[in-house]
Amino acid sequence: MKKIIVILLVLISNTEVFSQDNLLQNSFLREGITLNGRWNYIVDVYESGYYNYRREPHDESENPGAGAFFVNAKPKDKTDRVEYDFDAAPTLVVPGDWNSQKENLFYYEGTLWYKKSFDVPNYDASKRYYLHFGAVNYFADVYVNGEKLGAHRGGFTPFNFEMSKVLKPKDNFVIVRVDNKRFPDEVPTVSTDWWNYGGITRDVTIYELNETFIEDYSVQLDKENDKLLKGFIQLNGESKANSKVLVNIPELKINKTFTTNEKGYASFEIPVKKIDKWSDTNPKLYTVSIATDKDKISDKIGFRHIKTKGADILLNGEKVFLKGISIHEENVMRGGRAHSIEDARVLLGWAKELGCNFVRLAHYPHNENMVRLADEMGLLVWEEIPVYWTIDWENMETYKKAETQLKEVVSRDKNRASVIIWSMANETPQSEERLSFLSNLAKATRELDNTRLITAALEDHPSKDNKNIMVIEDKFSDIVDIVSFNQYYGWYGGSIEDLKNISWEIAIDKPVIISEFGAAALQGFHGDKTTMWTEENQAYLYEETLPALAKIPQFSGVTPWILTDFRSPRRMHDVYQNGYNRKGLISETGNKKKAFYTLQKFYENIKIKE
Ligand code: GCB
Repeated sequence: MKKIIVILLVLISNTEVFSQDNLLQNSFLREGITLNGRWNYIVDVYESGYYNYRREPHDESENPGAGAFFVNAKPKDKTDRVEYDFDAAPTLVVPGDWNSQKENLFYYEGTLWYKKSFDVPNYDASKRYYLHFGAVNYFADVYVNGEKLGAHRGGFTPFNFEMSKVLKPKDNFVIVRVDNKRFPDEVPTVSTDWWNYGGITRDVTIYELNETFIEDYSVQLDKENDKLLKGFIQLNGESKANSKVLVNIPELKINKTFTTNEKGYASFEIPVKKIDKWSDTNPKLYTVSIATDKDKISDKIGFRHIKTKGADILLNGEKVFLKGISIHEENVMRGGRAHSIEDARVLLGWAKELGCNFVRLAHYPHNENMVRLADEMGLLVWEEIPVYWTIDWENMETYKKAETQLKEVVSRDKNRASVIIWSMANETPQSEERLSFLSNLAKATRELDNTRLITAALEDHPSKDNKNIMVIEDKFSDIVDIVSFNQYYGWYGGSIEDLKNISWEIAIDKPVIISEFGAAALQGFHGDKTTMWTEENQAYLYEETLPALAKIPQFSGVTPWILTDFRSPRRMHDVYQNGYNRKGLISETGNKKKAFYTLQKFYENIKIKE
């Protein structure tokens, strides 16, 4: 009987797991109490802080403190055995991955427990308290004062839990079980060309909210009508229904009140006379305030149109060419995952210096600083989810995991004018199952957000009749708004010299973005242009590739691979790679390679043909 009960409990807890509380969408704008800083940690290779020796979760009711790390046990007296002690354990800095902080965790993939003690200054029992994580890679179980708040999976999107019921004014502790093991049915799957950085990689913040608060909102220019703002507001709390909400945009002289329905939701349309539209050359942001009698938030939002017409991308009705660069979320000079506004300034500052008006944030949602800074700097953004290479296409659960990550990022960034493209996948092998997986993702995205464009990084291959003609034969290109593809002619096969004879024939009247091309070079290694790994060779590939791509009639943008060298366990050559993918235009020491200037020059000379 006991066994059955235990099994049932496990089943119940598995279904309950992985649902976060409604996401506080405007956390970025609110003043919170940061839990960033040093957290104690315990590496738990065998997960014995969670499972007993029968591989069942520790039963706390029978044996309190004996095993489950999340209770943060202390020996009651000298006869009491507790085989762990968070307060005696070493510390890691949060936010930050563990791999780049501790030499012995460099290759670690597994379970690690984090713990931090905290007080709540000016604690007020009538308020609601949320614990918010910018991202944790990959699985996170969150406990406060020994109680489980919930769990989240997916390494690059935010989540939060309400903790009002378990919180005290003083002497609280939060424990997070993080697990970054790779599994074939997760998203991403087991094999990628980037480092599987584990840990609490983005900010951790406590938000103190009134009983009823503004949970979510959207304010966007209508897709068709540039004299109409459209949006919604969602309240959370006891008095969310029939509540008055004020939308105020002083510069547009907008001051309108709406009333929420039974569910605390209000949609609205506000006619406007004239809007100074956001663009890459005019990154105009308006202060938008949303207020109820109990809550107020204030955002900076840009209003713009993005559309395609035939093979053109139109930004506010005008043709735009996307001068881009691909970027991984890594501060390669410091080592590890990037997370801060300072990191974003470095990465996007380099993109600007290259002459870019566009960035591809590869291959997963980057932190919110990136898109907010892009809004300010006038950089257009491609965002994507880690549906990469060999996903478990036939598995419905895997689909749901991908869709959840997609919804979380679309939801987070729906008010960012900079974000113009949602990408569903990267270099995925064709099959019927994959087509339906990706088509369902595209459908889900369009239902959530019909104001932006959809793409995926597809692959080209030589045509059957002529090996110099490259084609894209992928049914998913019928679904997307923009046909994007990665191509590595001159690096993964083919010689750079032959690029002159190569052409791409894409029989589809849609804009085309070349989402990757590139060659690896070790910064400071010089030689003649045909010698692999030299800066000259990389620059040569850029010199030959760019004009070849420019001949594609629908050529609307390009995001070469990649801004900086980045860590990848697949790159093991001890002279040229040392654990880095060397296709960066900038090295991990921050030095620019020759090809940086080749691309910069190409972008300087781009003229838009009407
Ligand atoms: C690709 C992948 C990218 C890799 C790159 C490479 O096509 O999309 O993630 O890092 O090639 O360097 O091989």
